[in-house]
Parts: sequence; C-alpha cells; structure tokens
Amino acid sequence: MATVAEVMIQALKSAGVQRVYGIPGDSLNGFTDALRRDGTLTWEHVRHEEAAAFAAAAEAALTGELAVCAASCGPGNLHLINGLFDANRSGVPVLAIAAHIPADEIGGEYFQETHPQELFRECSVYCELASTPEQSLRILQIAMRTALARGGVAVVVVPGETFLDEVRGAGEPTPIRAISPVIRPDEASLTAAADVLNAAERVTILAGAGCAGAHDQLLALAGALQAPVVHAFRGKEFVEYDNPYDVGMTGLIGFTSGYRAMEHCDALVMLGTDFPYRPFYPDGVPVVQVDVRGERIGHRVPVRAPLVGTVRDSVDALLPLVTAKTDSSHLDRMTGHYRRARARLDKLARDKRNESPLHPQYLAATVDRLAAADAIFTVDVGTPCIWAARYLRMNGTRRLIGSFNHGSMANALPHAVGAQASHPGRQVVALCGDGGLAMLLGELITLHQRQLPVKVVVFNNGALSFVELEMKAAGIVTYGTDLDNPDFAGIARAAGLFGVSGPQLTITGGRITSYAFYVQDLSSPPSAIYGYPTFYAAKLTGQPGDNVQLTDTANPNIVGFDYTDASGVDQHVPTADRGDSDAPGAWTIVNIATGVPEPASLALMGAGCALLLALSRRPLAQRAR
Ligand SMILES: Cc1ncc(C[n+]2csc(CCOP(=O)(O)OP(=O)(O)O)c2C)c(N)n1
Ligand SMILES: [Mg+2]
Repeated sequence: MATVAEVMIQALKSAGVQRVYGIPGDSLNGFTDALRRDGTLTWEHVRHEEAAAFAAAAEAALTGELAVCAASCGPGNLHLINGLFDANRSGVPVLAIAAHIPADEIGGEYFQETHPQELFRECSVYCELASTPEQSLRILQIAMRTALARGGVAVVVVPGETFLDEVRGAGEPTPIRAISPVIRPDEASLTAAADVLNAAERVTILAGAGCAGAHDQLLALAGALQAPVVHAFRGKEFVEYDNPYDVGMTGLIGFTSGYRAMEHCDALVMLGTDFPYRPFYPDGVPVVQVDVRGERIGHRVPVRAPLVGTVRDSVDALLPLVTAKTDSSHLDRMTGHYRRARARLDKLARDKRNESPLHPQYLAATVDRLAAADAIFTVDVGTPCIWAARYLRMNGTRRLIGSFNHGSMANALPHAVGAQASHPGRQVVALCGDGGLAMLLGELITLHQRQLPVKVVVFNNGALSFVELEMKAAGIVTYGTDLDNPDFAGIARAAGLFGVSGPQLTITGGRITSYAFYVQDLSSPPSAIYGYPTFYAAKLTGQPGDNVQLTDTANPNIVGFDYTDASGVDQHVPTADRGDSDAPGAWTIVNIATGVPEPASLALMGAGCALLLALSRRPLAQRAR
C-alpha cells in the first residue's frame, strides 16, 4: 500500500511537476524521503524558504503550469510566506506543501506550533489541512486545480506523521494541467463598451499582464481606435515589442509620454491591468475595463463599461462593434512625445558609457544589448526596476520577472533560481540591488550547489537608493539608508562562483561576464515633485524651498524639464540650457512663476550632487560555468 507522501508525489508527477523547491525538516522528512526513493522529481535545495517560494513563483510565471515549494512546520512555514504573497499577488499557480506538527499535538502549544491555515489564508486562494490519509489526495488535487483555475497559491497543510501513513484505495491521480478557456463578455456589455469608444475622440489604452497571449488583439484594437498604448510594468514583456502604438510606461517609474497619454485621453481602455496608482489615472473620463476576474474591475477608477473576459477573447468580440477611427492626431502626438523621451533616455545611456563609476543606464543598456534574444531577466524591487523598465527591450520571447505586485525586495536572485532551474537551456540574468542581494545573499550558494549559471548583476550604489528617492520626494532628509557593503564579487568567489568588481564593465565574446557598480543616479515620477527642493533646502541650508517646484519628466536630471508656465503654456527646458553640469545626480530647479532656471537653486543642487557622488561604491558578482 502506498503512503500519503508517495500518493502525493504520483499526483504531482501526473500534473507535469518536475521539481520541488524547499528545505527539509523533521515534519517534512516523510515527504522528502519519498521524493528521494521515487527519484523522478528533483529536490531544489535553497538556503531560505522564502527563496523556495520566489523560485516557484518564477517557474510558474514562465511556464503557466503548477510549480511547487515545500517547508517544514513552524519557522519553515513562516519563511515561505513573503514569497507566497509574491506568487499569489502575481496570480501564478504555486502549490505550497506546508508540513505541520503532529496532529495529536495541535492546540497544545507544541514545539514550533503555528496555525498554518490562518497564516497562509491571506496569501492563498486555497489553504486546507489534510487531516486523514484517505483525504489527502483529494485535498491535494483540489488545491492543484484551484491554484491553476484561480491563478494563485494553494497550500496543503500536512501533519508530519501523515506523510508516512498508508492510504487505502488511493486510486490513480487525475492529471491536472493548466487550461485556456474561452471567456468573453455578454453582448450587452460589449455594446455599452463600443458606444463609449465610438463616441470618444482620443482613446488611450492602458495594458497590463493580462495581455499575455493577446498581442495581435491589442494591436488590432489600438489600430481601430488610433489609440496610444501605455503599459503597466508587468505588462511590459507582453505589450511593448513590435508595437507602433507603444508610448511607454506610466506610474512612479514611468515615462512622461505614458503619463501624458493617460492625461490627455477622453476615454480610457484598461486591458488586463489593475495598475494601482490612482493619481496616474485621468479624471472624469469614461473607462472600459477588461479583466477575466470580474471582481477586479473598478478597483482604481469608476468604470463605465466593465467587460469580464480574457483580453484575447473580449477584444475579438469587441472589435466588430468598434467604428474604426480615421483621426490619428492623438496617437501621433503621443507617439511623437514617446519617441523624444526614448531618444533622450537612449542618449543618456550612450553618453555615460565612458564615465567611472559606471552609470546604471549604461549598465542596463549594455546588459540588454549583450543578453540573449531569449534571455529571462529577473529584477529587484528598487532602482533596478527603473533601469529594467527603461532599458531592457522585450521581443515576445525574452521574459521579465519581478515582484511587480507585491513589491518585495530581494526577489531577483531567488526568482532567477526558479527561472534557471526550470529553463536550464536559457540565459537567466538577475538585476539585483545591493540591498536586495544582501537580503537573500545565501542564494548565491544555491547557484553553486544547484549548478545554476545565473548571471547576477549588482547595481551597487551603497544605499537603499529607491527609498532615498522616496524620502527626497516627500521632503524628508534621508536616514537609515546607507549600506556599508562587503566586496560582493569576493563573496561570490568564496561561494565558488565567478565574480568581478570594478569600475568598468568587462565584456568578453559578446557574453555578459562581469558587472560593475554605479553612482547613485536620480529618477522620479513623471508628475510634479514638490519634495526635492524642500529636501535639499532643508539638508543644505535649513531654508524651505519656497516658490520653486521641480517639475516633471521621467528623469529630470538628464532630460531637461517640461513645465507649464504662468500663462498655462507647456514649456520645455532642454538639458543643454540648464547651465549646470551633466554630472550624475545634477539637478535644476525651475521657478514656476517665471519658467526661468533659478541660479541660487542651481548652486544648491551642485552641492547636493557632490553629496550623492560621495555615496558611490563598487562591485558585482556572477557565475561562469
Ligand atoms: C522586504 C522589503 N523591505 C523593504 C522594502 C522597502 N524598499 C523598497 S525599495 C528598497 C531599497 C532597495 O535597495 P537596493 O536593493 O539597494 O536597490 P536600490 O534602490 O538601491 O537600487 C526598500 C528598502 C521592500 N519593498 N521590501
Ligand atoms: Mg542599493
């Protein structure tokens, strides 16, 4: 007779599962021992259970199929949680096998006791206890199907001794795989949406990760509506490539062109996105929102025409009702704006190439240039997201994985572990922050132990830089953000990896082989930021930044300024006119009342720049086979 663990492993195999990420422990030993005896699934040993959950999340995001992680009871379970939140928020199908204390001891404050069903409830779509051997297969299969059908984390809690119990009449497991049902809105909803779009003159599309598999439909709708397409970060890999309607990203780390296209539309179409930042939505325009999860519609803005369905099926159904627009002036204006913003960002990366320390723009653009056409990038929360958003080019084959909904630091390296373990033939590049890398540094050892040839690029700015930006934007003096880093390359070498530090990027044979650091550079949201002048003034002179406002643009320290003058006319001050150096971190403040760069403020900014330069640091790490 088979044990519970053996039956579970058969069920996982029949679902196409090939590996389990985790760390063993007493309560999980029955499961890992059955894995060892079976020998089919690999045990992907990580150094922190959080990494196991992140790794499973990345695998699931890349394959669309179930990925599995496992942890022992109590602390092992608790360590899983942050990674499971990431997977659940990203809507990817992950199964967590959470071993529990002996069933007889539950409720008696036993050693390592927690209450997993309560702990995991908030980060899962399903979380149940397999309380008898006979029940365990059924619970497991419900969990697997729920994770796939609802897109999220399912947790099966198993008391340790239950893994070893024999199951009477278990039978053959049912193969449970991902499916792609056709889901489209009803006719009345489609007609209401078409009415909104046909009445509008300047439609903008905001596209998200729900556009996966719907590139043709997206382009067809944008063409019919003559609509610029803005994307949210998670949508980048599915939206941006081969897209003449693309106007870049919106949001805190976005482009001005994305922001503008949203601001100037008279109807907005949201396709498979739940982009969370409400200030970036236009005011008072009718919204059509397409989402396969109806309960997500209207979370951010009032929605005039909700369409419940996949983007692919809903757009197919909507298109015949849309009257093709002939006026392309809105589209032309926005794509023109995007081209200029894009050219400025590209120029920046080019112009910085000979500087030392290395600039993050140049580093990111170089990684992009050298990476394989089918590379998988993982990117840490923090400024690496900014550089990835701006300089990584997607092509429909490359993939981009991040903690885009949960926003957890330290995701890039463990995501890369899952990406590389599940895709051994593909190049995996992790763009890490120095704070992020240090947070789950032990996973460098996983790369060595599991022989995973992940390329780790460290943006080593000696700071929690993104938080500093947030503090400055809020007018707060930076505090608690300095990082006194070790030599990451040395650490990598000690872990048995290849590691190089240095001010220059070393490129050998067109492969990314080593990486460097950058001086802290500045980026900011594409809307007016009131805090920076206050921050600098408070830090340097004790005076508040009266009567000045640093305006706009995706990266004011490099692209000049767009602002509206006293008579309401849009103005642009190119970088060359600013009169300050093009040093990293240089700033200008524009006096809004006159639209004239303010010399006194320039002096302040020069001093601020020197301070920032003092923060620059070194290295990087990478593994060569
Ligand atoms: C687990 C976690 N802790 C804290 C934060 C808040 N936070 C967001 S970005 C960031 C800084 C990241 O620093 P680093 O990895 O060095 O990247 P940088 O922004 O400096 O490039 C912090 C602390 C978070 N998002 N997640
Ligand atoms: Mg940093």
